[in-house]
Amino acid sequence: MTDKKEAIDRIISFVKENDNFLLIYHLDTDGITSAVLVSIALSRLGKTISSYKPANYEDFKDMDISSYPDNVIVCDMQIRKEILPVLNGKRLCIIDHHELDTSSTQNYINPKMWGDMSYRPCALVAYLVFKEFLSEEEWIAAIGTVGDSGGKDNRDFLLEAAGKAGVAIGKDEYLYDTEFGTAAEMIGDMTTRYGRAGAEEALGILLISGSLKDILENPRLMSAKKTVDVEIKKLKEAFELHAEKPLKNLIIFELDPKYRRYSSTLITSISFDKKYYGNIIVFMTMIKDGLLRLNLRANGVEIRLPEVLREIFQKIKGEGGGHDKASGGTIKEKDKDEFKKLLIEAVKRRLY
Ligand SMILES: [Mn+2]
Repeated sequence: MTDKKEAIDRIISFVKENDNFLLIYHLDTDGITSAVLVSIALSRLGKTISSYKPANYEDFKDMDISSYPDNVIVCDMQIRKEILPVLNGKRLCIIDHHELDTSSTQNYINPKMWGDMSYRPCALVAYLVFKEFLSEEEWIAAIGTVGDSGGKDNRDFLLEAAGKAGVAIGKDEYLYDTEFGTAAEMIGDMTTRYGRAGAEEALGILLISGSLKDILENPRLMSAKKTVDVEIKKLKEAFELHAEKPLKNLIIFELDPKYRRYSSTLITSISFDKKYYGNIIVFMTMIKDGLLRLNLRANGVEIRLPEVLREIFQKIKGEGGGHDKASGGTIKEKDKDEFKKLLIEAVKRRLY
């Protein structure tokens, strides 16, 4: 097991010893807020991030970063073995909170390294790493933490941040019903509405915002949220009508590829809906080149999704992983029916 202070010191040294960075970050709220915290800390250290790249896992398939800076920081992405070749030849630093990476890059930090098995979103990890350079930015870490469903496991941190930002606490144990939750939704909606460009714009807005209030009142973010709310309502109706229920607590839904950017927002919203709590929910969405994206949630179900995926991927080709209750991945479209069959078997074996 690695000592926490040792791991933090190693990241700080990496940043201090190098300059001119490429920052690759997951394009969701947690990834965006993590990237913002890293940016602010680096600028206080007099360092330059010359390129930013919002990404999701599918992007690594044909990513070419050979013309980018040699120093690469990756936020909120689990760098699986299949991805490593893309980053070959670069000096890497990975700040993450997904399943522990066993191929162990030198400059790697993940709370699981020191045995912290609570749910710590990446924004909170980034804040912890660069705490001595971040004084007024607790609210940014709070937005990422709530946005990534970390409200329950990090209540103490969030209550303190809420106190400082003047945020009222409601009834929801995940703190979604706070201004942190609203801001998290608004930032995530930029990606849902505008894709990678939306993630970049949200990052830019956060960088020039001085407070939580600036976020809540930002017209661009407000209009993205308005549009996404309307679409999500329609898509929930489609889910209600067309989702299959092959087992008592397994729901499978094929999302119209036109709405592929909505897959993550939609499944998260459905999985926290009281009506569907206690179900395993699986979305399948056609993306490109005959690939099918998988989104999986298992709130209120005793099952480890990454383990289920690993088992299935021994039989059909695919990749993915994530967290016990929220995972994702990709398979070939031609394996769709086989995937469903194997999924039903794997769930049956575990729950019945
Ligand atoms: Mn993320």
